[in-house]
Amino acid sequence: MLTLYHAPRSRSTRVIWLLEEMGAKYDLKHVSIKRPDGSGGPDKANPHPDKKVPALVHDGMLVTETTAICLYLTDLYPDTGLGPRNGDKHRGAYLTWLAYYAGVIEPVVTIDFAGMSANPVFSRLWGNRHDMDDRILGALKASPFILGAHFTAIDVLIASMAQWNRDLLVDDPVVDEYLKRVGERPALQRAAAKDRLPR
Ligand SMILES: N[C@@H](CCC(=O)N[C@@H](CS)C(=O)NCC(=O)O)C(=O)O
Repeated sequence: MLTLYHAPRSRSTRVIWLLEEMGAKYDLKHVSIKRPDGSGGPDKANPHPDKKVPALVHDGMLVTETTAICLYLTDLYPDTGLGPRNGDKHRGAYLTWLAYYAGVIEPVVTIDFAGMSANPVFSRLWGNRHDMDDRILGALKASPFILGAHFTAIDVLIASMAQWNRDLLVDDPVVDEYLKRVGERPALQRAAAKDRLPR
């Protein structure tokens, strides 16, 4: 049994999208979280050690951190093709993009958003927005999806950034076409419907 601990319009929304792409059976448990505007607050029902979302529990085992959850789920459901398995020629690129997402993309866009990108320590450690934009654009100029011909969990991560705030991805028609292509996926529509709080 899979249970996703979720709060609307947050990083757990894209895990719903991935689960919907997989056609997986899961329980969705809404929890409250501390929001940037000061509303909300930690929820006792949330098993995440920092009371954040997403948190996934599978047969009693807890997985947190979005990229770890993506890898866990795509390994659990290898036949969905949403994450290349070991032995697949795209496995190396898949692991690289997952780690790059958590270790470079999120820090770089956050630092940029906070207006601290001129700090040489940050750019030395994580790189800069220009290089990150080039990496994403280069991948999308080469193929319809980040890893190649097929949609994967990496596309869920990258596209959901722009669904949150279009400025988080490079401004280029190639990216606009990619977002349109990905935005038409039925699983995304189903996820959007489930994102809301139950009435
Ligand atoms: N690195 C974590 C970040 C999780 C995170 O910050 N989630 C936000 C929602 S988007 C949250 O739960 N915030 C509540 C809080 O900071 O207490 C991941 O990718 O899973």
